[in-house]
Amino acid sequence: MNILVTGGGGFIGSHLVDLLLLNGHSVRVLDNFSTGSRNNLPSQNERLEILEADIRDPKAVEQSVHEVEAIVHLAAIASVQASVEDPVGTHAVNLVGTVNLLEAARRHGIKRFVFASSAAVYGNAQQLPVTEDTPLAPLTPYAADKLASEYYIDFYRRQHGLQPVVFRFFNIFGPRQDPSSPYSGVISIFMQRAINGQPITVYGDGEQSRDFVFVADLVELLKQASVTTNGSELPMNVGNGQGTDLNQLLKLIGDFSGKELDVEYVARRPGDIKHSQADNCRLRQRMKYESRYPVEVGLQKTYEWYQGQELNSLA
Ligand code: UD2
Repeated sequence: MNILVTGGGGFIGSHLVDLLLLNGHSVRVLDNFSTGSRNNLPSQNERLEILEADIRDPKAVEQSVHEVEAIVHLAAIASVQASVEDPVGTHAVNLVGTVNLLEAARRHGIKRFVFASSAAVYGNAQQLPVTEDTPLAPLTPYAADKLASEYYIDFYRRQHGLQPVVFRFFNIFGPRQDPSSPYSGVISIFMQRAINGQPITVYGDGEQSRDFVFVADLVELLKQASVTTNGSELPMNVGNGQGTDLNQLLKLIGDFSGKELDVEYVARRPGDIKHSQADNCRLRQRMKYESRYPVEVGLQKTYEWYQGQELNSLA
């Protein structure tokens, strides 16, 4: 199949591209490489086409869907904090970009559309685990744009016969996640700091927990959705239904490194949620989903990858 992956140069997108190529598909990547990187992608593969362009540019988007059979839309400014600081700029990418793509898909008769939404649409959910019927409470521009994107996608489904699959991602982690901002994924930050022997900051008591999903499990699901399903009316949580707290993470990372970690506990971040855990029943009913990487296994693989990066940078 011919598949377009927007944001294909990013952390999640590039793993999906690898998997699709491995499975014999042809892939076009649309990415402006603002946060993603060409280094995440294979340098030579005749089934891979890279279009360096912006999701905000309707002409480029139109070009990107040419002769495509399915779209996986991952391009976004994935930082909640960026959306708080620059709502106009992030909105142009996170919502207007989605609508550009939906319009192009409609004009070209492309039905299959897989979208990366976020657990952020639930805000600070009161009841755990979080089912998809939990009241929606987007608390940030990022969350509002993800939710609005879901509504637009549903409009195209009802009006134009789009066959979408919408996933609400919980906390994804793995190799290639960029640890460079204080708001990057906590696992990427902790690992990089542990490997460099730098101090680690925990905001709060470290008992806050998240439902961590290893990126290889996620991209299996994205592949399945892009090549086999006929779409689904309802969004699906992507989580394992298990909470892991930061102190548990630190214990495991300490074990991998064989060193005492330098950990400092400071005040919790305002607005930070205490626990997040997905109810993934709908996902398991509708998709073939089984986590092949329990958190400890995914963490070990991720740790080895960051360690390799460090060794490469020293070489
Ligand atoms: C995740 C998503 C975010 C949004 C949100 C919705 C990631 C990277 N972010 O934010 O995009 O969807 O869920 O609820 O997946 N922490 C530390 N020290 C650090 C960094 C983080 O203690 O150096 C804490 C942080 O305060 C939080 C926890 O670690 O309690 C997880 O932080 P995160 O940024 O990885 O993810 P989260 O759940 O806040």
